[in-house]
Amino acid sequence: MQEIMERLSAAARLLVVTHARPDGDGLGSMSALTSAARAAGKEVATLVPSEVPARYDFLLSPDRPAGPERFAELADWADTVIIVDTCAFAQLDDLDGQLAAARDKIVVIDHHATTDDIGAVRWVDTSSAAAGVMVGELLEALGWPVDRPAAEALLTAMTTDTGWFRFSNTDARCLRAAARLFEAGVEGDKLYQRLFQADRRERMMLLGRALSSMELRAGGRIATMKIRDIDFAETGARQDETENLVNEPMRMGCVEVSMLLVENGDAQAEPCVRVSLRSRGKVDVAAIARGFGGGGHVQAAGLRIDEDIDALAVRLVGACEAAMN
Ligand SMILES: [Mn+2]
Repeated sequence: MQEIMERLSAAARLLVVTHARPDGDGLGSMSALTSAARAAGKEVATLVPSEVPARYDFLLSPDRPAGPERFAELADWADTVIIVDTCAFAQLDDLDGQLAAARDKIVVIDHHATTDDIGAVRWVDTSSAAAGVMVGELLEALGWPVDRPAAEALLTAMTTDTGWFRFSNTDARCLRAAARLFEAGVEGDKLYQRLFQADRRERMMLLGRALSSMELRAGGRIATMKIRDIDFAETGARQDETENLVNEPMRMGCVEVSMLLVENGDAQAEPCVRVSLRSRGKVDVAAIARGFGGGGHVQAAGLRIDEDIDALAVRLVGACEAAMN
């Protein structure tokens, strides 16, 4: 962290980047870093290597992040590139080939176990509940101003990765960081409504499809749900509206592992199935995801693979059953 502080203090032009298929932690951390750095007199550009889900639009004002096609240009313009909430080439999609050239000016702030050789300086703290906790600590140590929108962005980051302070990664350190945001005037109930009680009806229809597809295996300990291209077509829901659906089967006391497989027949994307995995803790789903080219945490992991959705489900259930025995 000390090295990152020195780099950021000396920087004049920053490029802040988070991972593809960004979540509240990545975008909230990016947003808070951006506004605090601007308030501290820095010029800042932002970049996300894929589409940003509409629910996070409130984190992006005044300017939307650039797409991956502008990475080389912006990395050239910046004297420091900050990558938050990932340290894995697999999470940075199209940037993969361009990161090596910028390596010396890249600093990484992350809390995932998968750490590739991406930046010259890497602050990776797997004990941190969210990248947003680390960013909050960093901004406080730097003395950079955290205004109310930045505080909201950081609370979004922390609550995304802790399931609103319910998951096992919720700890005193995270709650202390959150307490400072409440001191800065953030309104938790308003943020909760904006994040979790603002779904479109199309997403509710998709949730119905997902639940209808649910199959229980291993005596009810493994729940599998599938969302196919036709489910998107018939409900009008978008790909980004699958977020959090994987958590629904965990409502059942018997379920130890929940998995959601989502077909992505998007003509612009490579054909693939996205998989989200959740575990109550006994099964390390990050280890299972790694076996299929993905990664993540013990209780929450994911992967993408070009394979038939039904065949993949069978293989994944097999891997989970093996991990349970
Ligand atoms: Mn995170």
